[in-house]
Amino acid sequence: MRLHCRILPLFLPILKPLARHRPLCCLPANGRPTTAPRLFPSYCHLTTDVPSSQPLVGQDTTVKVMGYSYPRDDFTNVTSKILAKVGCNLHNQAHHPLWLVKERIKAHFYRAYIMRSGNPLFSVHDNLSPVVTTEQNFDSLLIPPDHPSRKRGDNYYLNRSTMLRAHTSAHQRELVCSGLDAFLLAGDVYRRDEIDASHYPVFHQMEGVRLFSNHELFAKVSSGEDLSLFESGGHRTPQKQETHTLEAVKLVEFDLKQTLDRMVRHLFGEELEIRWVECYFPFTHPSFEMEVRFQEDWLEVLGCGVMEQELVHSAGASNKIGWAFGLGLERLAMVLYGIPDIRLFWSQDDRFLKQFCLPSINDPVTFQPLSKYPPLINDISFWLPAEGYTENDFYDLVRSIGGDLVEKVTLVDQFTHPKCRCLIRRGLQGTDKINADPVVMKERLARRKSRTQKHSHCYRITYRHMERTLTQEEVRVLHASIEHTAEQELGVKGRY
Ligand SMILES: *[C@@H]1O[C@H](CO)[C@@H](O)[C@H](O)[C@H]1NC(C)=O
Ligand SMILES: CC(=O)N[C@H]1CO[C@H](CO)[C@@H](O)[C@@H]1O
Repeated sequence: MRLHCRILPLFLPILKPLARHRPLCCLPANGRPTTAPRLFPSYCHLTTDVPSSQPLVGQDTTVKVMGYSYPRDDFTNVTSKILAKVGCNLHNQAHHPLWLVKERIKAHFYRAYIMRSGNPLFSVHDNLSPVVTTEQNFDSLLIPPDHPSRKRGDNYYLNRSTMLRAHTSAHQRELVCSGLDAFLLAGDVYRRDEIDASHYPVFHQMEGVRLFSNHELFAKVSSGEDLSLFESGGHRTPQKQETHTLEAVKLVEFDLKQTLDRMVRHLFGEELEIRWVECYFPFTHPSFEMEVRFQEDWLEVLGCGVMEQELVHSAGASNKIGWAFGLGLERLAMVLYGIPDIRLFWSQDDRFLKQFCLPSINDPVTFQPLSKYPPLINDISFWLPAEGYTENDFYDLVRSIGGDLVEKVTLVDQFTHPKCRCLIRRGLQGTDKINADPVVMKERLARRKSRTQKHSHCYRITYRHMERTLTQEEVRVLHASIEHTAEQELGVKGRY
């Protein structure tokens, strides 16, 4: 019986049909795909060129996302640069490397897990809106109200109760609620973050969920009908949750690890070395990370675990037990195809995209770097305001103005006004005491005091265009605009 389901009738129409086979790719003699995919849907305003002069969302009372208006409030912190990425759905653009990885995983699950009816066991959902409620993004996953992951500084909020999803798990409960027992889910996710070759505020995740009834789980075990998924009066241990029996958890854990083992071997090859590391997530227990041996390093590729029963219960599937996993598509694509910089996924350069237009999605590709254009490096130093400044605010501002031309921002130096402290400590001693008249001294001390706690940050911004050489002049304009806007928006005081 499905209890507690609130959303469903609205939600069901957007679910995808079970099996969908894409035509294989196509690189005819002239080098252009024949099924000319519509690369950038209308909501998507990609630009790798000179930035707009209106970096931050204007003073409107609403924020518009994919045709809907959301009233702004004191929590609103999306920027127009970020909103321009909503609807791009790189994971759904035929032949894009993120699409390739997603399709390979999808094809593997479709082929490897088939129901008696002949239909694939796992359904795939890759077109759910990234606009979710904070309830979906956090509460539905049992993330406590005061958990640091809810910070405004780490997320993009449309208003107090609506945000751009920070993980695809935001949809887990709804999909279970809608009656699905086995599904894959892919989508774009948004997090405020630093900027460098491996961090970008928009990235893509894929996750999977599988639920088992008593019968499904124990069917293959002899005398399985005597076994049970649940026990009462149990305790939570490192191996299991209080409500689960150990035998049920061990079978679910085995199925989970075996499923993921097959999946990554399908992607990386049979020879792959794999290891499991125990870890913690609020929405699974026990939880694991899978690491694979890649070019001499152990690389974390995914997180997974046995779903918290409270979550399964609140999704109306109390009589089942399940596993869930989640992985980052960029990370996998970077490793699989040798893509060195996460910003390349947003490139519209033919020289990038063409490399992934393959006759079969399983064909190997090794990315050939586009010729590297030289970077231009500029520093910016300022005094911080007395309070309310965070580094992420500055990164966000740089990203808003500089867009994809900013390759990297690093805090290279920070200091607190050096002289003030020791002068204050010295107080009225020394030469001052002897020479100065008391009124002058009092003023001087007050002035010094007001200078204490003055902190300064110096950031180094590396500008680089992926497709051409930047001119000093265009970077100068950009840099000046960052300086100016930082003073206006963040209350810093330039030291230039
Ligand atoms: C946020 O926007 C949504 C959609 O317009 C609205 O339903 C909701 O009430 C808003 N939340 C707050 C706290 O204003
Ligand atoms: C554009 C905008 O309002 N950004 C805000 C996002 O949230 C952080 C953290 O509170 C603020 O400092 C930013 O100003």
